Amino acid sequence: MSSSVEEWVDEVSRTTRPDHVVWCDGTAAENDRLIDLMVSDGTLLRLNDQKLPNCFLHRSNPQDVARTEHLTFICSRQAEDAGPTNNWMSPQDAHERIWPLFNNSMQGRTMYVVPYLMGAADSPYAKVGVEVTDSPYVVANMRIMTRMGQVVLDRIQAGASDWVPGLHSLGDLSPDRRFIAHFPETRTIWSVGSGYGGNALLGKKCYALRIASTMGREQGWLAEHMLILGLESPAGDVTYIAGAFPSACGKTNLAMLKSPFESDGWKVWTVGEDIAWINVGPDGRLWAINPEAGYFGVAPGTNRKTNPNAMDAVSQNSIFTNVAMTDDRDVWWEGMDGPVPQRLIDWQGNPWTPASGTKAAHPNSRFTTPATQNPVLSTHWEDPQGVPLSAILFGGRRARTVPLVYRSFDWEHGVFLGATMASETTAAATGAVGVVRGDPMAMLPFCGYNMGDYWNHWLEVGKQASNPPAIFQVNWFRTDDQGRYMWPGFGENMRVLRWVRDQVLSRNGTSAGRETPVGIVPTPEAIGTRDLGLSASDAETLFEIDRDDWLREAEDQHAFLQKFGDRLPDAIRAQHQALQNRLSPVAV
Ligand code: GTP
Ligand code: SPV
Ligand code: MN
Repeated sequence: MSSSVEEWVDEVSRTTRPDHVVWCDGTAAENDRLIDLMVSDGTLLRLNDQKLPNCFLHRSNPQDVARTEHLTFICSRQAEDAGPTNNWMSPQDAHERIWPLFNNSMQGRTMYVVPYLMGAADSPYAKVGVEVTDSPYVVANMRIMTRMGQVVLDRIQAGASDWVPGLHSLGDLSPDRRFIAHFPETRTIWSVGSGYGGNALLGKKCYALRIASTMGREQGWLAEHMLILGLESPAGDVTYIAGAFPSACGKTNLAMLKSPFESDGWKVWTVGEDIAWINVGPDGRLWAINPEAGYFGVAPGTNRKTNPNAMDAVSQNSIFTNVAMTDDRDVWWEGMDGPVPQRLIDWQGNPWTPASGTKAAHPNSRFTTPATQNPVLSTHWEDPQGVPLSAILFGGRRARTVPLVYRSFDWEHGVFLGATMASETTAAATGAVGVVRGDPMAMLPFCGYNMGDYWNHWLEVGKQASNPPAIFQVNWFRTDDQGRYMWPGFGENMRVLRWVRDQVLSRNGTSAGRETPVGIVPTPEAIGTRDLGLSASDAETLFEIDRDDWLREAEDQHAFLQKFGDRLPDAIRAQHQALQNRLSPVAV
């Protein structure tokens, strides 16, 4: 990027034609002005100042409530560089089809220039972005989610030339004229027609995952859709664990876990809850930073029992999007503590009663809250070098087949687990919910280049690291025939974290596990299913490896892997063959 921020802002203003241009400094005074503006024009509703000080409700356009993957494009010169799992558009087509949507798109509006940093200011891994947007709601969210303001412009003035420009306009909010386009070769982002979450807060999925993954490939690091947590043991040592779960599959909840064994000294500290940038350290371990400064978390299902730390975090200075509101301007969503209120205003602003037969909060309703309000925030969350990872978890929503947890045999096998993971779709993206799809490393919607090359990059990073983390697969979402979750989840996931730590510290640690064709599965005793009160049959199902289910799974994996043709790394192909061999009954 050779031109200055000023030149770029001039250039986009000539096309978008805003009435005013405001350079954001990130100060509280500026934020207060923006909030007042949004409260006066109805973009935000001020919530009950006693119960939720400095908190606001935003109702988005009902056609704009989640990421839209079918409108998200990787605009590399060659289609093969986007690969079979991304939508591709040539840069030229993007200029012809998308750029015109920015023509006069900010007329009558103010353009905000939002300079932001992904990562802590003193981290060598922090990176700069500048988003211009005509949405003050986006500015207020970016101020929570990133380090934003003058400090970043100073950095650019001091010579940082590799800042990523992101152009965002609400346009007319019509899905027919909505595009989220990424140009990995010029490291540019264009987003038009949506004001929601990952479509519009360009530092998050667009930069910190799609663009950053392409930077990481060139520079030898990984940009991942992962939580990062520190697991403290009674002895006081802390084991760092990262986890890649698809959208709305439990990252935030695991990262903020409230331990049922706190009195024994077992505790979880949050480093990050959505994104990790991972580098190989001089000690041969993988070190992870959280590039974000806030949490954009799923509201439904969050309550004092499932996630008390989140409930505390969102009790002030937070923005709620598409939740329901009570008579006294408190927030409500499905799964909240206590009885269901008899009257609410639903997420679209309409009166609601339990008889309405609809959800009061949108299933993808969210809170935006500063990380610093998390009561279990790790004291190492801003360490410049990050934290050293001992384990990586890959997890998804699977009603069948996948056990509660199992360990891979080695890095290459672990990369294969990530490459072949699948999960049921959720409300975090528009489209059908509950459909099982391949979602490698939870990056299906977020990898900025060919997924086959991405797996190869993972294999390479493993070779660079002499002491890489152990890789596990987890599944909190196994159901019985009635569709009931068999595993209590949330705080009880601590049992799985303890087993993971045990496996990592005892090195070859098969002691509390048994080797199966898919990997090392714990014994029910190692997890303590009996003190948890699980029935023997549930406990058995949670750890079973059903050969027929797994033969079918291996077939589905084969069909998925085939799509990558000659971009599929040999090691992944060989791992798949080895799995099939282990599953096949020995010929007599
Ligand atoms: P994104 O922000 O979209 O990336 O989601 P996420 O991966 O951070 O998921 P989150 O922790 O917000 O959880 C999504 C939904 O799953 C919420 O409704 C949670 O209440 C629910 N959930 C999270 N953990 C568990 C669990 O262990 N068991 C069960 N049954 N549900 C869970
Ligand atoms: C996700 O979908 O993974 C999210 C929400 O974290 S959004 O920011 O909208 O992408
Ligand atoms: Mn996410």
